[in-house]
Amino acid sequence: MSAEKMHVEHCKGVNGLDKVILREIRGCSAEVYLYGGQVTSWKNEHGEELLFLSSKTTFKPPKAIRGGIPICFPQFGNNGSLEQHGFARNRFWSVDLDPPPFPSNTSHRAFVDLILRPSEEDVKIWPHRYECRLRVALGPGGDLMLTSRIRNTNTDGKSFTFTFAYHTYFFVTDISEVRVEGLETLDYLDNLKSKERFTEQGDAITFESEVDKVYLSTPTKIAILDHERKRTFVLRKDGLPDAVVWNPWDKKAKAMPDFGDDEYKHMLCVEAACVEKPITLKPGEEWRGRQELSAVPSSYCSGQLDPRRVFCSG
Ligand code: TA6
Repeated sequence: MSAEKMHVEHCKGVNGLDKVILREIRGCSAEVYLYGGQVTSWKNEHGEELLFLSSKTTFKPPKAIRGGIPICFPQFGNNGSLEQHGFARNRFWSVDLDPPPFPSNTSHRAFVDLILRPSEEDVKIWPHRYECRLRVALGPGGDLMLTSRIRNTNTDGKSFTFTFAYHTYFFVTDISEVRVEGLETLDYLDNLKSKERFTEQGDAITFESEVDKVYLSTPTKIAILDHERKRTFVLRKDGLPDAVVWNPWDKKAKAMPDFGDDEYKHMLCVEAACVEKPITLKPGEEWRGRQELSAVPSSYCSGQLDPRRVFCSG
């Protein structure tokens, strides 16, 4: 296998859908489907899966893939007239063979550039022209970077407004042993209480029932501590001020046909998002959003999400 192919392999996945496998020297890997521009797997150097993918997901368009990192664009949730979470997650993206120069010079070799442009059908649903680019890169240390660039290419002088999220499904050992640090004392909109606004209590967030909250103007770094596995996921984000935290728990899990009844115990969505203040782009303008995920072995160090301490494993 050529060095190039070692890092980036274009192949067929479930149901013959096109996918790209990214690999790094130390054995880390990631998989991205062109359907939805969706990362469906991210593994560390031991081959351990770090993202949740439902055993019930169908990989049958137009149904969205349940798990990994769906892209919510041009609408997050039901905040608007479009279908839930917009339509980017159930469209076929293309490999972008000629992306504009990348803002930051990276030495990464395991990356792929994808692009989504509207079809004539899409323009009837959302009357705008755009280029929605996504770079998925796997760092030498196994970090997973997603960078989105959305450009308004309308020729009729019209601006457009959108909301956005990386709807990341983290794989966790036992949700009742998970803590999220970095969202303490922040305001949030509770989707279980008609989006009413509340303020989070001072401690790290733990889970004992359904949660569906949009945290507003969060720090750029959030930690998800999987105590059982002594693993901490660190989510760093840029251009995405909000963070959504979601677990359907038992009842919602049973109600979702593409989700196993007990699978809520092994997943948590923490989503870098732009929800509260939608983004408006004039023709020719471009927005950039980015998230970087890392998974580090960690010892449980409660209550002190000190950026320097996140890597407190010795
Ligand atoms: O991101 C949280 C959320 O908006 C929840 O309200 C829940 O609906 C979840 O997304 C999953 O949405 P989906 O359309 O994928 O079933």
